[in-house]
Amino acid sequence: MTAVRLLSTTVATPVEGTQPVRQPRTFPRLFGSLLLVVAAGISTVGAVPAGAEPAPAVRPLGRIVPAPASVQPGGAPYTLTPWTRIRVDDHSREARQIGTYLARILRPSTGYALPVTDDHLPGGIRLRLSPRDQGLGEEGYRLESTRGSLTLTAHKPAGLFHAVQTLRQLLPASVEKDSRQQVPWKVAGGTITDTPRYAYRGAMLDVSRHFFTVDQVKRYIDQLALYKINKLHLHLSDDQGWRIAIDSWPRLATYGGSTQVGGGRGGHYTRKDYQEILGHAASRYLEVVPEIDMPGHTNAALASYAELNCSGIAPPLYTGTDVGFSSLCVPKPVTYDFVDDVVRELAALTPGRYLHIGGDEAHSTSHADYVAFMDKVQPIVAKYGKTVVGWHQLTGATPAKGALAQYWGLDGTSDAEKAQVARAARNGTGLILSPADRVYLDMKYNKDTPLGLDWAGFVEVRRSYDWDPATYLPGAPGSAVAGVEAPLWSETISTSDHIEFMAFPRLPGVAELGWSPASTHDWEAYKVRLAAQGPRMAALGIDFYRSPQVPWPSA
Ligand code: TNX
Repeated sequence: MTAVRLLSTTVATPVEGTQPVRQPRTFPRLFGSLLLVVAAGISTVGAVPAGAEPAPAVRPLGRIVPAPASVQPGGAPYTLTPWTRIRVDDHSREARQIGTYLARILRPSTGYALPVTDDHLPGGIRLRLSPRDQGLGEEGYRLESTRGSLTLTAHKPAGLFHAVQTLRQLLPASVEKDSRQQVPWKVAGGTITDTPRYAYRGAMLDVSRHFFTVDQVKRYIDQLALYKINKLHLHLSDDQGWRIAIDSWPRLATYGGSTQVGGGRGGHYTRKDYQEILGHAASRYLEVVPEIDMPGHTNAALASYAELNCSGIAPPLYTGTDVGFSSLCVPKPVTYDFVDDVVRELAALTPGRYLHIGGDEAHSTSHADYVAFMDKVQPIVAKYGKTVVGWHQLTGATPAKGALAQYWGLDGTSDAEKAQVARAARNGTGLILSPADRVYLDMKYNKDTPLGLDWAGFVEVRRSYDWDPATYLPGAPGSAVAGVEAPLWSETISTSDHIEFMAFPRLPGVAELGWSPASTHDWEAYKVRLAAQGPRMAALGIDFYRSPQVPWPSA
């Protein structure tokens, strides 16, 4: 599609009638507003090729990822100045914390003082929690940008936090830099009203195959928050490493966590480390979903305690990448003492609702044993007040009431397996969708990608974005879908650079599938919004994959 066709179509479509473009005094502003309508995905028209767009003085309102539910551009932009104050509700500690978080993002690049205050004066950047705005729900927000003030309103603190992420993306990308930049700090005029499509918008990090430090996890959390991801699923145990200290079974971490794929030193989180991760996640409004994978993927535990093995003999630690060779001993009573202790300690440490019990690739466990194991283990999770999450093989047993099944199949998954998951969904099991050939962040982008695996095929950026969670699994009702999650398995991933190269830019697309209304779904519009993330990711030091499918700006 050519730019000419795009722009003329845009001008002729319902844009003028439906979008309150107030006081378009100059052509550039009108032009910018129209572009934004395309970018926000409100128009079904295609994208502006990268080279065709004159650099707007102000970024179009709504050119963000995930696409907002509603964008009404108009009016004069808001401008940050050396005198700007961040005004928060005087009665809310969380609003103040979010204001301080915003100030810390804005101060280095603007060089402005940006004091956070609860004075009642007009103007400035205002963070308001509004009991009356129940329609904004747990995570929604409204952002109103006018010449005189920029107001963020939410019903709950999480909504205010998401509003701050939107504000970041409305400012020039260089706002993310850590040194002073001389650019005008303007936010286009208008109103964004935004609520998420799904309550579960996750990312998983496998800290077992390779261990990642607390600081590495925190860095990823910060990146996830920018795209309004609200769940961090930590894959804390597998054949190659047990990564969380359990006081009642100390060798799990000290011995079972002492190596990793390739034979490196591994590591584990002490209770304090884990609490630091939880605290950081909470400050970014992410809920941590801890996973202890069982009954398979348990070599690290079996190596640490001989009594967990049916043979009574502990196998050696494992540093390869095979799967499916280990199993807890289903008939032994001690297995359930072990599970009870682990779940009890982990549940007590974790404030979130969920506890993930794995359940995938239990190839060394008979079907009868698998079902028996899940029948015993799910009530333990409930006993300690948590909701079960399991990989979708759990639907081959009897999922507990309220459990969520995480679907990781692919186009080639057998119809019988898909039907089993769909049947469970019709019977009340919620679904987290993580189709491997769409959102497994460890899949290579193409044959030349130096990292990652390819068992689910190559997954380019468009492929990871261009599907609909509500209609994805045949026979599963859209209402069963709790949300989406992008797992990052770490057989080949061992540094933050690796994480970032594989996650970006696919992760923002998954985040958009989870957040944005289906009506905004449009690859041609999305790729333009994603392209605008390029300079932002670069400013944040994220070495992302420059997919040829995305019209990245040349500068
Ligand atoms: C499948 S997905 C696995 C993991 C591997 C991953 C590699 C799932 C529940 N199990 O054990 O790490 O593939 O892509």
